[in-house]
Formats: sequence, structure tokens, C-alpha cells
Amino acid sequence: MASKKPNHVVVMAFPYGTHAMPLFNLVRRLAMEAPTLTFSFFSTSKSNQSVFGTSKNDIPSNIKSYDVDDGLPKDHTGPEMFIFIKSMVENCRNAIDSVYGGGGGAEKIKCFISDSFFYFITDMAEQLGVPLISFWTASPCSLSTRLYTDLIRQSITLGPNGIEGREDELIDFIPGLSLIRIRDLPECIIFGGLGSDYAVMLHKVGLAIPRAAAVAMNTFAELDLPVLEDFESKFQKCLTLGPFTLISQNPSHTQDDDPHGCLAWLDKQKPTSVAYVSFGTVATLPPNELAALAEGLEESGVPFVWSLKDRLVSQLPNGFLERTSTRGFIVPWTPQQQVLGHDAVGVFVTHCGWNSVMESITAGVPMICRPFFGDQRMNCRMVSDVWEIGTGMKDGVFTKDGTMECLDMIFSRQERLREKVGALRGFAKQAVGPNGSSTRNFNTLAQIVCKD
Ligand code: U2F
Repeated sequence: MASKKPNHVVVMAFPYGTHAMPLFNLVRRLAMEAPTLTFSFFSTSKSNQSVFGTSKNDIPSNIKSYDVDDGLPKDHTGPEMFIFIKSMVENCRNAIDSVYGGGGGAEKIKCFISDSFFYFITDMAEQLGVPLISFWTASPCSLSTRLYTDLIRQSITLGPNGIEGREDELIDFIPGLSLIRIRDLPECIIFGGLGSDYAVMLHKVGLAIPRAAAVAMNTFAELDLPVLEDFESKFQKCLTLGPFTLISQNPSHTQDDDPHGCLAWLDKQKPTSVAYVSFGTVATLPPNELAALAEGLEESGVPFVWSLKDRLVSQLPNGFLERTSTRGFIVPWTPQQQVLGHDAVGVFVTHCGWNSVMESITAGVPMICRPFFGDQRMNCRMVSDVWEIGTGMKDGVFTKDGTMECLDMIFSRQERLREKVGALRGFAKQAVGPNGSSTRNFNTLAQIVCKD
């Protein structure tokens, strides 16, 4: 008897930062496109609860979730991600084995779609002789620095003082990074945690990615042309598929999911008058900067919506909440895509996480950037100096005066900034339209995944 054709797609979602949700959004589209395939979505229990809990009834029945052990000891301390990565290779393999290990189970697997951080899935896919789609969740520029880590290390030899004195040198020897300075680089390349487990992991990630059958990204072709052109020659297939926000909003973003009433509050504000403040899911402002930002917002008189975790509200200056109650709205979580899409929002004060940058561009909103780590400094540089759709904080941190200056700069040049970001938004819309580059790339992806 002929054995059944493989019809399972193994999806591996990295459980920290905003990695799992965009991958889930992509897989949801694929699952609807290919109803006869089963998509097995692996992540940690906490990450799965967040993704599948948020998505509620919006989950095609051919997506099944499976938990990967997070490797966290009961009374652990320190950042969970760094503990997770210590045992992730073994724990991910065990989770896949528990579903596909016995009785010819692996023969059911026809393809892997994996967060690029799981570099070891490349070996698994090659051993099984099936394609791997590597999904990079951060910015294309930051992927470039992972691909060229060895070249950067060879080209920039540092003395005992590290990058001190050389912070403003340009990385102009890498395609598309000609305006990126040494100071903008992500950690684990020539500074920041070198030799850590995370740095070792990221180095392996950079080496593994070109072996994938395709590399998928949440961006659009016109945004980063030189970087993407370079990827064309490095990857078997380079698939820009975004912006995801223009294709499908996070399923959480329905009226039900605005329990704090941000949108109703925005309805009462003047068009393009409000500053929306959020620093994503990982970064936390140091207390002195939190206070400086609050003082700057207060003194400027600009109305604001601030996504601020409850535990941080006590760090706001005394009396701030009362004094700004008529023009400030502070909530622990917002429906961000809808907030940015609201006519009242005039500027996004952001950490420059890649999802936030894409959401701001697709909403046509200029940015004030206060990056923290990873790809965020590069994204800030792209926003301010390459795309010219926003500004970074002077010296990279919030001060009261700096905040006021940036707000003033954005609101006084709003027309020009909106024109620029609007042009990018136009390209983004074209990309996801009929016959646009992201639409064509999605069809290519579906072909790779569905191919017999
Ligand atoms: C890590 O980024 P973060 O998760 O910190 O930030 P983003 O990539 O900007 O994603 C935040 C998401 O959370 C949503 C928002 C984004 O989709 O719409 N959100 C919301 O809905 N409501 C809120 O009140 C606050 C946020 C990492 F730190 C970055 O450097 C990487 O670029 C990123 C992707 O790899 O992951």
C-alpha cells in the first residue's frame, strides 16, 4: 500500500518579545489557503496561551498548538528568555518528538516554518529532506548584521576601550547599511554580551538562515531596497510578506478588546493632535526617564495616550495624573494598531520594535524614537535619517526639554513628515494589493508549503 503523502507543517514560534503573534498571523493565512494541511504550532505554554487566547474563535481548525518546555526552574530569577535559550534545542526537539517521534510520525512532516532564532531546525529539515521557511521577525537591517557578523568583527577591530570614540563611524561596507553607525549596531556583534549564550545563538542564526528554502519577513519590498537586493543574492528565496497589519489585524483588535476605552477617548480629540506613547512588550524606561517624559508631556500641553504597565504608574511624578487628567489617558494595554490608525493620533513615541515601526508606517504616523536594544537603534536611525519620518531623542534618552523639543519639532513639521510617511504607506498598500510584491511572495510561499 502506498504511504500517505506528508501533510503536516511544523511551525516553531520563539516565545519572547513579539515573535509568536506575527508568525501565527502568517500561519493562519496559510492554514486558510491550505485546509487539507495540518499546521502544528509549537511554542511555550505561556506563549501559546497568549497567542491562542487572544485569537479566540479566529483559529482555523487545521492549526493545533503544542507546548514546548520553557526550561524555567520553579524559583528562577533573571530574564526568562536567557534561561529558555539554554535548553531550547533539547526542549524543542523533545516537543517535536512527542508529536512526530514514533511509528513513522516524521514522515508526515512536509515542511517547517520556524522563527529564525531556532537555528537548529535547519539541521532537522535537512535531515528529513523537507523545506524550511525561516521567519525573521525583526527589521531587515538587523538581519543583515547577523549575516555579516564575521565581516563586521573582522573589519572593526576594537581596542581596550571597546567602541569608545568610534561610535559614529559608518558601517558603509555592508550593502544598505551606509548610514548605520557603530553605535546603532545590535548587541552581540562587537559589543554587548559578547561570548554570552545569546551571542553564540545569534551567530549560529546568521550562519543557518541562508540554508533555508526561503526567508520570510514582515516588511515590504520598497522600504529597504539595497538590503533586500543583497538578500536576493544570499537567500534561496527572499520573501517580503508585509506589512501584516494591512493584511490582517491582530485578532485581538476588535471593539471588545478596548476595555479601557482608548478609542472612545481619542474620538473626542482633535485630528493629529495626540501623542501615543508605548515601548512594546519587553523594554522598561528607567525611572528618571519615565519622570522626564511625563514632565515633558505635561509641560508641552500635548494630549497623550500612554500604554504604561500598572506597576510603573507609581513612578510618575507626584500629582501628574491629576494635573493631566483632562488631556492624558494612561492604560496598561491599548489596541495599538487601531490607536495608531485613529485620526486623532499625530505622533508615536516608540522604542522602535519592528512591529511598532511597521504599524506606525502603515498608519502614516511620524515617530519619536527612544530605542533600547536589539534592532531598535538601527530602526531609529532608519526612521530619522534614511526614511526621514521621525526623530530620535537627543543623546538617546528622555529629558524634559528633549521631549518638548521633539514634540515641537514633529508638530511643527507635521505636514512634511506625514507626506513622507504617507508615501511609504502608499508603497505598503501597493505591496499587499492585487499583484503587489507581498501578495506575489505570499503565493510563492504557499506554493512551497503546499507543494507535493
Ligand atoms: C521585540 O519587540 P516588542 O515586542 O517589544 O515590540 P514590537 O515589535 O513593537 O511589538 C509590540 C506589539 O505589541 C502591540 C503592538 C505590537 O504589535 O501593536 N502592543 C499593543 O497592541 N498594545 C500595547 O499597549 C503595546 C503593544 C523586540 F524588543 C524588538 O526589538 C523586535 O523588533 C521585535 C520583533 O522581533 O520583538
